[in-house]
Amino acid sequence: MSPSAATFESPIPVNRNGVVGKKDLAVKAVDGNQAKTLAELEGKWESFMFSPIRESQVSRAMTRRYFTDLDNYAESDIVIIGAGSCGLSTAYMLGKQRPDLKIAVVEAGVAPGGGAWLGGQLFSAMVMRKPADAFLNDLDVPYEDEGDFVVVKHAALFTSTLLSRVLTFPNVKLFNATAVEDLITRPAPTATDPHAVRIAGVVTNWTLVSMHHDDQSCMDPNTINAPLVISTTGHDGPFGAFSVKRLVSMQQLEKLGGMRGLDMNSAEDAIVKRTREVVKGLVVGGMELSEVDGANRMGPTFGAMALSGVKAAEEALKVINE
Ligand code: 48N
Repeated sequence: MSPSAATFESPIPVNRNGVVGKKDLAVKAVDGNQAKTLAELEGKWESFMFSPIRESQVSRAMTRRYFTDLDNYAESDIVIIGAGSCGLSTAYMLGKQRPDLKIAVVEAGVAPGGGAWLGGQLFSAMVMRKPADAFLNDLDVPYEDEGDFVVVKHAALFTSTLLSRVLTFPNVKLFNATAVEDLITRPAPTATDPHAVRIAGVVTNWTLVSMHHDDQSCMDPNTINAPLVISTTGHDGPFGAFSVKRLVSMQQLEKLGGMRGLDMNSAEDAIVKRTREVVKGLVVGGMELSEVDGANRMGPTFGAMALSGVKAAEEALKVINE
């Protein structure tokens, strides 16, 4: 039988609102280990105890922050869709250069990083062709120099370092496990296209909800307004090339360019050079771009992802500063 409220004995005295008395915590905490270094813990496991907690404190610590962030980033300066190697490189450049901008990164997966946790076909090492080593130097990621290219001993070393830098920027917020399921648009007719729009933000939902719209009753989305969106959702796949496909379906692009076969030498130059504002308010970078104008794919080399992110940040700041 589950304990009723009457029999439930909280380890810490709480008042009727379930709020833990500060002084009670102070008293309890003194009994616990007040170690500040690991050395102070060693060998003292007999008397070891964590400082006390009440479950509601954990819930409030998480939800209070999350919903403050949602409120704060409901109006963002820039939204980056996709936290793969290009999206994270873009966020890194913008977070570093423009601490005044509010940057929301929306990533469908629970784990950000996209396809950059391994080098290729489950092999660990990551290859980047020069001059992308300049990006690794900026991140202080060690690599072996092989002449025309460099090798990071494990792709996860690059991606985890990049991710940790991005997450430490106070003006960048990662909303992972969150899918962009549409784009916010505003009419922006031109002399040649009376139906042209500009992108003004994104429509989001929990990814698990987005994946089940067909088999659950309607679950409406949320929104983030932003004058500029940078889409780096990767090449075609279940979620891939999201924004480009949406632009085609809303007739802002005539058709998908269709990613071409693998050709490292042409693919990487093209992706970096063509990273740009594809429609007003939307910059596209990384492998999603191959679906705009049919660039080749480059396979297991990541220099273009990093430098496309550098270029996407530059293109974004041109738009923001207009
Ligand atoms: O890693 P990806 O897929 O995309 P990029 O462009 O950052 O890096 C591409 C790179 O990994 C390659 O494909 C390499 C170079 N191989 C090339 C080749 O020839 O095979 O990351 C995209 C991220 C993923 O984490 C997705 O989960 C996320 O975008 N995503 C989304 N997030 C939110 N909302 C969406 N609608 C959405 N769609 C994708």
